[in-house]
Amino acid sequence: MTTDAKILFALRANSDGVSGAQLAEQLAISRAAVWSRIEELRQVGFAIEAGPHFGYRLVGEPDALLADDLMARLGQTKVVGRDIRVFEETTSTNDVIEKLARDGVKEGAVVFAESQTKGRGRLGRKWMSPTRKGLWFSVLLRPNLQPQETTQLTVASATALRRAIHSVTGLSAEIKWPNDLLIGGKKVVGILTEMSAEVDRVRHVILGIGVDVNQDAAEFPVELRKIATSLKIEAGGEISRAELATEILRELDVDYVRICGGKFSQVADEWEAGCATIGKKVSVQMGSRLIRGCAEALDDDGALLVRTEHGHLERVIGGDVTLEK
Ligand code: BT5
Repeated sequence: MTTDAKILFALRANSDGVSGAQLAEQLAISRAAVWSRIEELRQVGFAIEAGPHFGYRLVGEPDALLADDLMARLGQTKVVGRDIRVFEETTSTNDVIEKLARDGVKEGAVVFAESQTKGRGRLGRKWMSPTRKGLWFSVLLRPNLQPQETTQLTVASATALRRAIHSVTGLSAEIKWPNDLLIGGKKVVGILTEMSAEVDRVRHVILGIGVDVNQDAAEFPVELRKIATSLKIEAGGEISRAELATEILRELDVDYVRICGGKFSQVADEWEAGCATIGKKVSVQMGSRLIRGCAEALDDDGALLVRTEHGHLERVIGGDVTLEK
């Protein structure tokens, strides 16, 4: 943890205040250095009161994602979030992480952007990423999985996001296979999993995650208003993006550790319980092929098993799923 992260951690742990002397001792720096770090934190938007009786006290937080702040909130994780970077603007966070991956950065690195100029979905589709309204981020993983098993990671992201959203907002999102979370039938999260692999070995996987957090309905482009929503709209109030971001990383870490430990079946059970797709009539567009049938279950690799009208069981590992009424 950086010094700023440690200061924020100590301020949060001592809501009545902590003295400059205590901070200096804990961090093994001078009181003057503490004062100068506190000034820096004020510059980026933290409201920190100072007084002779209570020392320093945190009374307000900026509506911005700051790497030090996210690290301080997150604390220790096994893999996800060991390295967090925040950019004010990028093309796509998946591109930034891809470059870091090629430079040999360790798995667990996370890149957030306050806005993306070329946020993307699957098949070249666009992802709207307005400034400071959502969480637009990517996670680098280097799992010991076969290429066909990486759907497990998309499935795990969905369960982790669902738990995090529920614990921070109280809202229950439904999972739509493979990469969406919906509330009231409208999309609130999209996941774009990209992979670099050899024939039988995954080099790295990038989980690109977009969460609509604090948009008002009018802030969505007209064409999205019927199909997309935000947590603020659904919960009826602003959500702390920093709190949600750290909860998501914590839960992703839990599920990633489960998958690496060969416990995908636990994740799959949880996924099926929260899934809007299982048991429904679906149509799946896979390239030029259209499959119609009933979504029965997930298999061991995270593929969707669809029982067609002719009674065949089809294994779907990609494609666009539409729930039929
Ligand atoms: C997805 O694609 O849902 C994956 C979206 C992943 C976005 C993240 S943000 C961080 C990282 N960096 C990136 O560049 N991407 C990832 P797909 O299933 O293809 O859905 C795309 C469709 O969702 C679009 O064609 C729109 O209809 C709709 N859409 C676009 N922006 C949206 C938004 N902000 N909220 C809800 N729906 C949106």
